[in-house]
Amino acid sequence: MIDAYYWPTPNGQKIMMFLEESGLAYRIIPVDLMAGDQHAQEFLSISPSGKMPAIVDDEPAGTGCSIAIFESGAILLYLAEKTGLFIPIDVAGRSAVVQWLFWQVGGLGPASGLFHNFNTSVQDGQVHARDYFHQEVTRLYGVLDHRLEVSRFIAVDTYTIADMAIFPWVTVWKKQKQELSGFPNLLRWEVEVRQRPATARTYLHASEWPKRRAHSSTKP
Ligand SMILES: N[C@@H](CCC(=O)N[C@@H](CS)C(=O)NCC(=O)O)C(=O)O
Repeated sequence: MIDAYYWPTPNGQKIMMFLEESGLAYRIIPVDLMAGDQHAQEFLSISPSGKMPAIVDDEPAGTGCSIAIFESGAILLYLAEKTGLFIPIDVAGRSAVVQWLFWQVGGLGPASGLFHNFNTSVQDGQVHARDYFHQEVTRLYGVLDHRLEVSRFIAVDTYTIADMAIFPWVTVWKKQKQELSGFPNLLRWEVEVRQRPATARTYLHASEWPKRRAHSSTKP
């Protein structure tokens, strides 16, 4: 069983997308970011940086002890390696997935998060920061659009954890003050990933979140 420490934000959705795709048994442990659950000692022993998502796997391969993992990219890689799903076995394909995964956690995620932050609470002197991160997100969407001109999915021609890492930051394009019609290949990909049943379940679950958060849920 996987315990998924979760709140419905883009970084949280990445992990839900994998769990829904894979059919792994999981249980959601809500981390209420508004209530400050991320600062609780118990959570910090799982995720020392005080950020969600995190997971605990009580059935890891090769050891009897449970294992805790933080950082969304590390979690996706762990789950892919555990199941053998959504990561190619050939060296080139695997390396492509890892490259785009690092690109997301080191580039698209922080730039998008910072743009959102400065755009929703811009104060005197921060206009430059807001405009800088908007321009950077536009540039990164352009990188994705260019890549998707030659590849059906981001890293390789099949759906991988790189797509799961990137999708939650693209599907919020309106909040990012972007226009997907200006990125036709990215738009084509966003529609295809959004229509996957596991993606639809993830976002339906998130849309119903206020009703569900009172208690953790177990699946299947
Ligand atoms: N690099 C981390 C970022 C995680 C992150 O920023 N999580 C946010 C929610 S999307 C969070 O927990 N924020 C709580 C806080 O900053 O207090 C990852 O990819 O997992």
